[in-house]
Order: sequence, then structure tokens, then C-alpha cells
Amino acid sequence: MRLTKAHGITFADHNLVPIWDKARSGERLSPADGVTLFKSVDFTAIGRMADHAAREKNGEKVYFVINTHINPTNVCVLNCKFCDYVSDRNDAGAWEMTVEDVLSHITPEMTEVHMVGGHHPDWTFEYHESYVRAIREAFPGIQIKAFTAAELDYFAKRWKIPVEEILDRLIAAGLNAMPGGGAEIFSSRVAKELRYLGKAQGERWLEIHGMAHERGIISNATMLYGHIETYEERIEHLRLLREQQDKTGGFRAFIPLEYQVSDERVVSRHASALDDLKTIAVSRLMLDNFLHVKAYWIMLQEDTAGIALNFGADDIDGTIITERIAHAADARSPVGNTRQKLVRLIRDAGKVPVERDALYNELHIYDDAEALAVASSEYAPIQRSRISPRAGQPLKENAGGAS
Ligand code: V47
Repeated sequence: MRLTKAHGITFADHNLVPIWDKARSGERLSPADGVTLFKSVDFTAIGRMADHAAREKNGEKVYFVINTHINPTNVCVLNCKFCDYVSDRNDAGAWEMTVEDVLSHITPEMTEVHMVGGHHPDWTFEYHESYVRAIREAFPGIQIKAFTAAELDYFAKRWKIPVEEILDRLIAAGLNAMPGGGAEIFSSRVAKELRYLGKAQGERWLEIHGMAHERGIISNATMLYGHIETYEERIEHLRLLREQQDKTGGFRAFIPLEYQVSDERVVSRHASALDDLKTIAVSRLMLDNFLHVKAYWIMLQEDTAGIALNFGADDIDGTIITERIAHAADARSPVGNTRQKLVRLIRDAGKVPVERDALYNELHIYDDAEALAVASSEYAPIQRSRISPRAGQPLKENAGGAS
């Protein structure tokens, strides 16, 4: 095999050299470049290119947050084929949280609460709004990242309230940011096959994020991969996100979500670690206008997430405490993590741990001595995945239902 050396990288696949030239000079990669990267097996070169792109944006810094994920209900009118999280309200595993239940999951140490739930058939918008207001009253300093564009679209249709008004009311109640879920893959072919045509489709999902950005609300974006989608469909998804970001600029982090094989077994096995790393790297290279790419340790597993920090990712999300969506599909990661473990993961990757809040304000930069001290202090995962959170909490009578 003839190897080509170009500006610090040794290439086995010569097709990548012109892409590296573009990436180095800040020229935008085309969709065809993206597909070429996905189809290439020159992993080290792809990783080096993506690491370069990440360093250009964030240096050696890798971000994490002390947060919790709260899922007030798993009752949902949808039946997406990839999702094991949802329940019918009569199922034994269904749960509905009261406002007090939600508050009981938050501690003063947390700086971010991430809250998303099912498309409940009869909880009013006012009930969802009351969660945000109650969190803001009880924890004035916490940042609230809540409700996906898919949920906002559902509230709007179900309760005949314009999304603009919904956003304004949530902001008045205390909303700070929007999570990136519900995007899946922007493809009507996949949406039809995986039965998610019933939720906000690509154009609408992007439009709602644009509305949030115009109101000063930052948001994230996700992509569910590793099922029936093609490389071309992944790239089209990234292209559409990049285009929206050019228009409204409010996306902060992109999070590729590796499909966790659900009971329906859309495919028989998880994406490989190589596919995970390549997806992180290609996303970093294509999304030149996104500041952050997250290696979501819950779905990647900690080992792959750690390696992803040298493949273009600069964020690993946070402590989470009790993750339910991926673990409903029996994800193999712990459901939560400790600060020590996250600092260690970042330090072991040779990067600088930075504790952030939901808005990416830097709260604490760990110098190496401190990172070493934190990383080598005793740590333990909070809960192993095999203790399934599937059962959630028992249904409570009249938890805010509109009926
Ligand atoms: O919207 C559902 C996906 C998302 C499965 O914004 C599945 O900071 C994999 O959006 N396998 C929820 N994925 C998670 C999410 C998220 C996570 C972390 C951070 C942020 C952020 C957002 O999970 C859903 C859906 O797209 N999902 N089922 C599954 N079996």
C-alpha cells in the first residue's frame, strides 16, 4: 500500500487528501465529501482530521455537566419502532410524575436539568408549563433544558396553541434551553419504515428550533443512527442541520445517538465502535458551524466515548443520575455517573476536563494535578444498567390530567 503524507497526517486512502486540504483551510465540506469519509476505512486519518477540527474550536478542552435527566412520563400516543421507552397508560411499567416527584430528583449541586417525556394523551400544556415554573421557583439558579421540538409540536397540535406562544410561555416560566431529541433521521423513507411519521418531521423540527433561536433559546440537535439509514441519509441530516445553523445560529451541541437495539430489533446488533467513532468524526468535520459534538457515554458506552474524545468530540454530557430512554432498550452503560468518573474519562483521553452549565459557561477548568487528584479518588457508578429503570414509578391518580 502506498501511503501519502499531507500536513501532519499519513493517508492510506488518497481520496481523503483533498478533503483534508479543505478542512485545514476552513473550506466547507460537500455532502459528497461526507459520503466519501463514511465509505473510507482509513480510520486513523479520519480521526486525526476530526481531532484537528475539534482542537480548532475548543483546544484541548472537553466539557461535562453536573446534571440530571428527568422523564416525567413514558405514556405516549406514538409507537415509534425504535423506541422501548413508551408505554400505554394501562401497562404495568407506565409512570406519571407529579410536580413534587420531578422536584425530588433535583439537588442543589446540579446546574442543569434535562427534562423530556412521552407525548401524553391528555396532560395539558399548562401541566407541562407548571413543571418548568415549579423547578424555577424551587431552584432559581438551575438551568432548565426541557421539551424537544417534537413535544412542542405535539402540544401545539393537541391543545391548539401556536408554537410561538408555547415557547414564549415556557421562557416566561423559566426555560433556558431546548434538548436535541426527536430528530431521528430527517428522511421520510426511514420515518415511514420506523413509524415516526406521527411526530414533527425534519422541516418542522428545524423550524421550531429556529423559533427558539430567534427567542434567544439555545438548543442541541441529535441524529439517531445505526438502524436502517444509509450513509447518504446521515449526510443529508447533517446538511440540513448545518443549513439551519447558518440561518439562526442557536445550536450548541450535536449528539449522534447510537440506536440501542429495542425489543422490535430494527436491526439485530448495535453499530460497531468503529461506526460510532466514524459518525462522531464525520459529524465534527461536516458541522463546521457547530461549536460542540457530544460523545453521549450512555449510548456509546464509556470506553467508546473516551476514544471519541480523540475523534472529534469535545463533550460527554453529564452525571445524568437516572437515564431511562436508552436503558428501556437495555443499554449496557450505567444509568448515571459521578463527577470523578467523568473527569477520569476525559483525563485518560489526554484532554482537559471543563465543568460547564447547560449554556456552556465554563464553571471550572481542571488543571492536570487537580484532574489527577479527582480522577484517582474513589469512584463508583451510581447504578448498573441491569438494574432496569424500566419499572419507573407507579402511576399516580390524577397527575395533572386534563380529562
Ligand atoms: O429523542 C429513542 C432517541 C432520544 C432509542 O439534547 C433512542 O443534550 C437510541 O435526545 N436507541 C432521547 N436512541 C435522547 C436525547 C438526548 C440525549 C442526551 C442529550 C441530549 C441533549 C439529548 O433518544 C429520543 C430518540 O431520538 N431514542 N429510543 C433507542 N432505542
